[in-house]
Amino acid sequence: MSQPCRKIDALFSHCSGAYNKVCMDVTAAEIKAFCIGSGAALVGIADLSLFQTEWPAIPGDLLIPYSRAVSVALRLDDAVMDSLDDLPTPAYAEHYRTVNAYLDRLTMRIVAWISDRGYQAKAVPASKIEDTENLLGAVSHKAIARMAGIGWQGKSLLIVSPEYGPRIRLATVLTDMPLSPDGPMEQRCGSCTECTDACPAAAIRNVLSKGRYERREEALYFSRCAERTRANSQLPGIGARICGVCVKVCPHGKSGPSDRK
Ligand code: B12
Ligand code: SF4
Ligand code: SF4
Repeated sequence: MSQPCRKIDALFSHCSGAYNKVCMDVTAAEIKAFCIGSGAALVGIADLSLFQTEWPAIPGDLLIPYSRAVSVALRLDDAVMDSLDDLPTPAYAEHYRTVNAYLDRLTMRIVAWISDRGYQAKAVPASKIEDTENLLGAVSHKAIARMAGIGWQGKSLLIVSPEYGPRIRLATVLTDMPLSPDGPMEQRCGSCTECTDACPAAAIRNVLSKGRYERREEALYFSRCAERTRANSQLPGIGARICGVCVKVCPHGKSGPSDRK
């Protein structure tokens, strides 16, 4: 009978069984290569120290064991996004679910990769709403992605990457692995008003922020977007709080590779 593959035993065979206390030196480049090889379109590392003091997580002690976050992005399908109108389509709802499931598998693999190297890691679900009254996730993937240099936070409050614009979905792995962090990039919205003009709920205020918005209400008439996405979730074949118009219309990422590095 064949033996199961015990990668971890092979890695730490010199440690006489004490491998859970021995941590390997891993560079940010190595973990990024693993993420890209596992299907991520973009990956960056965020320093969590600012979040420890300035940002509520759910539960409140979630971030305490961790110093870094790995932010990963999957790219959305242009054909699905380009076919969106003022209302979401069943194809977009299906794509939303598929990408979320892929993200959760990807972060599970990253957690295993980190644990195999002797560090702690925890995946934050792609799209779970932990506080349904205030509409909050466990941590904000957008805030982490911004600090990890994935993109800037646009006037739509979405993370806009130079490569794919806001046509990305995000997830986060929290870790104590001492990886060199990336940093935020300058916003490139300029005088663009595409998302403000197109929003079917007139929810985007067209306010530019040089650093970060202190509250989401600075960028959005938040309740308008919340109500619009709630109403959309009741439509036949949708079943999720989605809309996607501000994702579709952003000129960044819209016209193929011209903006890509
Ligand atoms: C709840 C939720 C909603 C709610 C509330 C949205 C909101 N703006 O908060 C509703 C249902 C309305 C919604 C709508 C949408 N959502 Co939504 N949603 C979430 C969810 C689950 C939690 C968001 C959250 O907790 N927000 C809390 C607020 C306060 O944080 P924030 O929006 O990031 O904004 C603050 C921080 O970023 C902070 N910040 C920025 N930089 C820094 C740096 C530091 C150091 C600190 C401390 C803070 C900080 O500044 C902002 C203002 O305070 C996330 C998944 C997740 N766990 O993050 C997806 C998520 C934000 N949604 C997403 C998307 C795409 C959408 C929609 C387009 C719907 C759709 N899929 O078709 C719309 C877009 C609405 C909009 N223009 O923002 C994507 C965004 C992807 C991207 N490219 O940015 C996410 C990340 C899901 C994912 N896995 O990719 N969503
Ligand atoms: S998700 Fe729709 S309603 Fe909300 S801000 Fe974007 S375009 Fe407007
Ligand atoms: S549509 Fe224009 S203003 Fe809105 S996020 Fe994209 S670049 Fe910024």
